[in-house]
Amino acid sequence: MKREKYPGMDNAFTAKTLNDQAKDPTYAGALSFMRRKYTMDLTGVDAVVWGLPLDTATSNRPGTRFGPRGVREASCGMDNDPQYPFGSRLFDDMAVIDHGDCYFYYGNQARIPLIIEECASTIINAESSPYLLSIGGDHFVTYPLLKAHAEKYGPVALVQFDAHQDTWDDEEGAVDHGTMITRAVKEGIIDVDHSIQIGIRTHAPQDYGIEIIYGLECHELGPKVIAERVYARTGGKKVYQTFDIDCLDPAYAPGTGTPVSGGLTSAQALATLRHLNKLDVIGSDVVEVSPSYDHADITSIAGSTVAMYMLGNLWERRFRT
Ligand SMILES: [Mn+2]
Repeated sequence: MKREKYPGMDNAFTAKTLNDQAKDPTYAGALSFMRRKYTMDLTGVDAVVWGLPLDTATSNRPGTRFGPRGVREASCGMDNDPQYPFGSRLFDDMAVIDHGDCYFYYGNQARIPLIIEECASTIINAESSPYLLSIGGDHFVTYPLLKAHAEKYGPVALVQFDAHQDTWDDEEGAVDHGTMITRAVKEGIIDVDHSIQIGIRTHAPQDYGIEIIYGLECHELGPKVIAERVYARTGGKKVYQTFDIDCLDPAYAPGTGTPVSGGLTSAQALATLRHLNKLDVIGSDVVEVSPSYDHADITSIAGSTVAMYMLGNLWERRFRT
């Protein structure tokens, strides 16, 4: 009997081009973000997905070192079909790879920021000049990522979805997920006058002039008005977008280190992101997914969907034909 020819599996390793669609069943196969090819070759790459498995900067519950793995696993439900709400297979036109995770020694805190910054710089300054989408890790990772982007683009307008301002008092050499925006402001890598935080439900000692849309306001304003405020604030500047999953209410993102009640629903956050498809976003991250505190993958699914929307918005801005 002639053997039937089955389509190949494990697109993460077997993809022949960076535009191949995975045929892998959602429940099996090698996990890369949305089954993109696992490679460190940046030739012809439009966007890079990269994991940052850090959780030693967290102030409450650790566990975000498993975030990249959780987000990758949840993302595997999203590849074979056209991606909603973009109505298209994003990867037909846009070459996206999974670059794996950043390697650093967890025991040497002092070296971690520089390692992340240098690796991020290497990626974004490659000849193909890829867009970098980083998956945390706790929110400290945004500081070295901002540094790498500011070095290339100049001070960036920060659009931060978060329950926390992350502008608590900083101490030299600290690796802390609640003080890194203070440091970024003091080092001038954020353009404060064009920066905005969305969904905030805590009070830090300073805001450094960053505009804030508090959590309760978000519910009153709705996604469209929030987006209008973001466009008005960023004023066409180059934007770095950071999405702390705790911007969502714990009902929609229980798997995170510092949950705060009263947050956005996943639908509100996704609708807001959808409206932001005209921002000149030059890099982004999704952070603070902590699978050990998750239930039924709620948080990992939300995180991977936010990451997909970031890629979808990039596709609409640069590749939609
Ligand atoms: Mn937060």
